[in-house]
Amino acid sequence: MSLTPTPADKFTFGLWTVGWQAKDAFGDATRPPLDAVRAVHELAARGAYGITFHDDDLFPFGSSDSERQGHIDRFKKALAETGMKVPMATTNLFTHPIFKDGAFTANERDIRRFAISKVMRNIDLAVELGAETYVAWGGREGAESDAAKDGYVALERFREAFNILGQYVTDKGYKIKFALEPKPNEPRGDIFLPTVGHALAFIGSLDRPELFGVNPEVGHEQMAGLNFVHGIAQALFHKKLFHIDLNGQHGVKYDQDLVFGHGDLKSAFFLVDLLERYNYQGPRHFDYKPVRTEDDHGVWESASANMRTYLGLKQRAAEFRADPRVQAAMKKSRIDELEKATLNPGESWKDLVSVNVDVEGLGARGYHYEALDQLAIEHLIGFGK
Ligand SMILES: [Mn+2]
Repeated sequence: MSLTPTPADKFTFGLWTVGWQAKDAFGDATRPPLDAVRAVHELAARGAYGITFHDDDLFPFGSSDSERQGHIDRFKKALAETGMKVPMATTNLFTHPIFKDGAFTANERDIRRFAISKVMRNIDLAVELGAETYVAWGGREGAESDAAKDGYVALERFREAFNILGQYVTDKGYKIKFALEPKPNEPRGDIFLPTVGHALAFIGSLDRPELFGVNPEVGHEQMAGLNFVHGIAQALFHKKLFHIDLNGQHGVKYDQDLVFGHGDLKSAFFLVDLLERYNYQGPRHFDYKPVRTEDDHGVWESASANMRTYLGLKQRAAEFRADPRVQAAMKKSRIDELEKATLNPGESWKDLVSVNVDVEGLGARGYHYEALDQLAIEHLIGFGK
């Protein structure tokens, strides 16, 4: 296996990632705007499968119909020239000042109506471009003060918006599904549906839960101090991993959006291991930001770095699983025992009323996880053989 990506690896990038001009809360842009057509060609040349966008990445907010169409036509031409796909699209509901109090949960009703209209229009374009997934990140759906927003009522409005959108795609006959993207905070002090678990619970309240899944982002869960691999396992368990945002993050701090693996590398290793073992079929989507210090050359280096890291981890994870020493260590750690149902066929709780086990012996036994974990580390750092 090589570290050279091909479209078969299904690597995708947001237009806003390589296109980020590196304007942050404290400083101006350090890079010029990136033309969407060039982004398509540069990513295709590096082996990417596709590209994704917010409506406002492709045509400026407030564009006239003809300006909008002009941008779409150029983009479509670049897609046709390169064979790049658009598996996902999303809506910018956070940049313009109208969305400063949120979109679907803004206190101001007119803003909620405008936001849903903006999403429906971009869903039409997403479907036209072949997207199967529509991501919904509630960028400013939240508050800085609990006095400012009734969290219970806000969830009712959130649900109402997604029920309207579920009805919309159903009435239109679109095959597209929604993936809700959790994030705990930033840019709002606190954001609704802050984690994968919150989003999964919320989906159960919708009129058409089958149309809704999640789009977890590495950094977002880690900003909440959570184990991303566990979050993904739960999304897979519920058959709700519709999409994934890969990037890097160093623990609980601002949203770093580093290159995939350039944060918690060990977690990235076990994430790739999980995605590959459970045969995740969706795009491997990178939602990262080339760091502000990079020039144009560095932007494309960072784009390739995401894909190379994923492929390298995929190779290392496969070697880890295939290593006879690892298999023996897993046996010793009783990893296979967890796959056995707790009850035998035909048993019920009645068979557990009185259970005799070797309490002292089981309490005293070690699980040998340290040896197993060290084998994972040695594979990860290239000493697995
Ligand atoms: Mn992020």
